Amino acid sequence: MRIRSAEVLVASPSRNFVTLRLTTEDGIVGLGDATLNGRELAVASYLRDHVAPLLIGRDAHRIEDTWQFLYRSAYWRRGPVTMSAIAAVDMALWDIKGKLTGLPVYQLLGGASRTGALVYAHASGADLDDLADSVHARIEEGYKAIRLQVAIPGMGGGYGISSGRASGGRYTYEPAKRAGLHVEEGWDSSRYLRYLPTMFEWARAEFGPEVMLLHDAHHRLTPVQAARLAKDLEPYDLFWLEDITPVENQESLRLVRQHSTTPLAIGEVLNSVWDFRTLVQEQLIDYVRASVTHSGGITHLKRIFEFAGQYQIRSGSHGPTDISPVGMAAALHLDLAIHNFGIQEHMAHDRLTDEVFRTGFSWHDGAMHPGDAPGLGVEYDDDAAARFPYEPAYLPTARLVDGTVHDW
Ligand code: EZ4
Ligand code: CO
Repeated sequence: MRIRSAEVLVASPSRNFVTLRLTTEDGIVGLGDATLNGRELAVASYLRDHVAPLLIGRDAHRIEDTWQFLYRSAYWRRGPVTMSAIAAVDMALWDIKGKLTGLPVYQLLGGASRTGALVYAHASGADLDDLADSVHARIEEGYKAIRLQVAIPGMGGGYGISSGRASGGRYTYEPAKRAGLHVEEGWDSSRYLRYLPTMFEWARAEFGPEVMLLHDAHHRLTPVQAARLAKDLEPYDLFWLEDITPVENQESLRLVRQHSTTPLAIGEVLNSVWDFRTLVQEQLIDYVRASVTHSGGITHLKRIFEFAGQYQIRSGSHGPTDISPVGMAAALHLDLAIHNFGIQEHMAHDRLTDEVFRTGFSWHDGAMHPGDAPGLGVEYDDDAAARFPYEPAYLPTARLVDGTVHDW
């Protein structure tokens, strides 16, 4: 079963997505997500100019061999651009294998280990009243787990605050801005550290003990600040505290561990199993945040999760809107199949995105299922996509009060 064509599709139905479409000689189509927020065209070029020519004529059945070939023969290893490109090829080949066998991908991965993947949604607010509205909307939609982000008084914002309802009435948070290349946000760790525990105290009083609550610090604290926050949040029983320090200095988490039992989640900016060695072997985290789209696809993310599973660390796949519905489907198939599943992030896509990507996802009791169509179960509508050409969009920069560039 040879690959006949490899097309790179770029569209912007409310935000940019890069999709790889492989077609076999028999006309079987496989889709893969290659979206890298704010750097989309680098991956599109990597695929179009360097990978597509290598794929034509290859046996579409050989998923592992193709993965190793693309990884090892490039010589230049790892990194988000390379690993997103390999991920797209990997997803598309799993999609094809599913269609050839007539099975949904989770069946090929060993079958379902659970009835659905517990998902968490985002809620945010400009203040506590606004946040309460956002949380109630999520609870009404059926979510059992919710990430809370709130603007910090006196700081004029904070990470993860929605700017309102997008098309279709959904509250969305879209960090990449089309408006300009130089969107800047202020940051003040002292105000944040003082305010956040009072927000969670309020949230537990307001929403009770049952709802699972999460928070993302988005890489902004020093080790000792991170230890203090994790300790201060202990009484509020978080499901996890995410990206509490920049991920490059993994040893800094030892300090956080010594001072707190708040569960930690890290890894959305990492992209290979080797990046997780210290975090996993020293048991410095409780959840692995890698994404199927940026970490070499289903084949490699499964390897990362199995490595983590040896240390009782569970999965927490990254699932913002910058993971396309194709990436989300791939993540859900893996979530269903692996043993050490923890939770799946789910930011509902804008209605315009749903016009381009048709999914068969279903919902039950705060959990999602990718559906039972053969392959990944997602279809791409070229006519709809043609209405939404690529539009440059960039992530913001964070600056401290004195103007210093900080970790966004
Ligand atoms: O800000 O993927 O946990 N989720 C996140 C994301 C990131 C975006 C950046 O493109 O931190 O929403
Ligand atoms: Co995050």
